[in-house]
Amino acid sequence: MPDDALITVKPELAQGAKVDAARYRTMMAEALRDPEGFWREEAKRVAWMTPPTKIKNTSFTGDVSIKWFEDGVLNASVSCLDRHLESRGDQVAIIWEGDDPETDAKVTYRDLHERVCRLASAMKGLGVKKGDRVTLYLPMIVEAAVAMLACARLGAVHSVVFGGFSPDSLASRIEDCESTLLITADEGRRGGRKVPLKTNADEALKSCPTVQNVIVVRNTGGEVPMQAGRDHWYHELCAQASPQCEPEPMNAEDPLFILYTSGSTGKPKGVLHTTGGYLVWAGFTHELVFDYRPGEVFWCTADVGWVTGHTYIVYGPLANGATTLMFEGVPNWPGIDRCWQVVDKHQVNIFYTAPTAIRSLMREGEAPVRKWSRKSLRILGSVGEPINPEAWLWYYRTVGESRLPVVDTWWQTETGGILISPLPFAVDQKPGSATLPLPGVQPALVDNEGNILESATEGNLVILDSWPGQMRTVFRDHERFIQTYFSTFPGRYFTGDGARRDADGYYWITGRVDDVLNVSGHRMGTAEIESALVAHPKVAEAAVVGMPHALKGQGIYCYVTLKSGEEPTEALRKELVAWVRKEIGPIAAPDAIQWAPGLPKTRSGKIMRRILRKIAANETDSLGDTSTLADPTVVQDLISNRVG
Ligand code: 6R9
Repeated sequence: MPDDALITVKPELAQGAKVDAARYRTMMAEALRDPEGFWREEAKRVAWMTPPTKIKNTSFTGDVSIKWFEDGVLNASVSCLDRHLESRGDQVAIIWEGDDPETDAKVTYRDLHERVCRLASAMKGLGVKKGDRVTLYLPMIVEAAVAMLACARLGAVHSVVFGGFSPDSLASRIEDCESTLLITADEGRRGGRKVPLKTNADEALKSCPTVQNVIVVRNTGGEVPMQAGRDHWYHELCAQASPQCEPEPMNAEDPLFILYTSGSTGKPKGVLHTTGGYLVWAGFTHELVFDYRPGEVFWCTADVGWVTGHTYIVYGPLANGATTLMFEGVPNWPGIDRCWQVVDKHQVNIFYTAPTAIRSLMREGEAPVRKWSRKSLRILGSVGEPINPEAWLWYYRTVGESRLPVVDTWWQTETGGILISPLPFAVDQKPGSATLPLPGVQPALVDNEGNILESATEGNLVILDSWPGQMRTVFRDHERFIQTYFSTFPGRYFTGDGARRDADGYYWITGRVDDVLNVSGHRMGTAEIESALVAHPKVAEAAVVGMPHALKGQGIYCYVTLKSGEEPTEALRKELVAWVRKEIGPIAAPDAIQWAPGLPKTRSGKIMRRILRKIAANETDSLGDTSTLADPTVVQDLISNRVG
């Protein structure tokens, strides 16, 4: 199939679709012509205590100020819970599928509402109030969603930290936002293994004096020490707490959550999302992109520790009164067919996963997929990194039987929800392309000088105007927000991604153009890995770049210069891999470490990463200009000692 082959919308499946091609065109035009009117209408999809009269007040220049629905008042938990009680109180809100295939649970909207109110009451009893930050370090269990919504109910700002992060990574995220409460569990489970969450949390809390209380979910029942006065069992607190808790009235622009994400420099940034715009965007995109219909089961395989889990496991589906499936385990355990087994077991209608998972399943062939019926499936989605056409086609043909639409959804932690994706029954698909923007989204490609490029071309991906789900600031560092996103191309939101646009106006995301890696859909800054490496007593200097990796998309390639007198042994190489795992977390474990007696630097001392990337990718015949290097001979040494 050629690169730009069209997979056209199948009319028989499009029956009853929320948005067809004509409607998509109208919505695009309306959102552009009259954004105020368009979003005033769309804002009605959430429950307001006071509906907004001011709709859009945004500026990408000067101090950069982004406000949507600014005089509206609401509480996100009401949109996700209370308002569904009358119409669908007994409908399942969350299907929980355990790591162990023998375990699952169903939680109705009524149950979920009560559980959220109880925890919120308990948190209130511990002194948590509007504006306080609460860090969640939890496995994929129902309590994670309960805790997020309980924070929302009180107006406390949650910061979810992925359970795979190390104690150090957890500590730095707690320190940055000065949380007063941590909610964690004794242990997590993943792929048959235990994750020592409470032990990690105890380690992290040694450097977090702001945390006064820790709520611990008894999950595996594993033995964990409890510190008197500080640590409380979740089940004990909730059993005593009131099942009623009035929702805190929140201004649309009051913070809902902080989520830390990696950038090209420094430590992770606290991406701040506010209440009204985020929730409207979560509901809008979940309904449109997945053509969500009442009663359907929606399964997003992400972890709630990432933005995908926030928007498409919790807020989007629950705002839409959907049944959302939350999976504790991993796609290939206990068998490579686990996903399809779960699809049949719970009659999943919409399945949303990452290219890295698709590639690893693809490697095992068709048989494990064919073993299961998958008849309930209606739509397939992809997110997190560019999906190569081979993986797209395998997903389409093998999982979707060449029948189901595949939506490749491009977005970021910063964007709150999907920005570029086909609407499944409105936009023809091309394998490997995120296709076209959603209504209200204005992407553009610019050259390195910031000139807008027209028609079919390739360039830096920017967004020209604000959309409701956009991040508002970096927590307590608005200057960094402006610097990171609005200074490279003044007046425009810079995504950090590069993209190609074809003659049909379709976008093909080519990947990051900055020093951010995307490893198995997890975003990581090279600077973070470098600082972990140089923290090792034997390391003098380190430079980290991405390299092509068949399964992970990108692998982590590290050039390490040892302190003089240190021996570059195999044992030390292993030690450094383990060191980075411990410092940041297993997702940051290097794939290759090359000993580098010297790094290619300019005369002003800047490491020329372009050259290091080429060597890591084994593209050494196209190194480009090396004449500005202080010592061009280091390049030859690096080439001859390439790893892999
Ligand atoms: C949602 C999420 C964001 C970065 C983004 C881009 C890459 C995400 C993609 C994609 C190509 C897609 N990315 N979806 N690239 N096609 N469909 O993943 O957020 O963790 O912040 O990562 O991921 O490079 O800039 P986040």
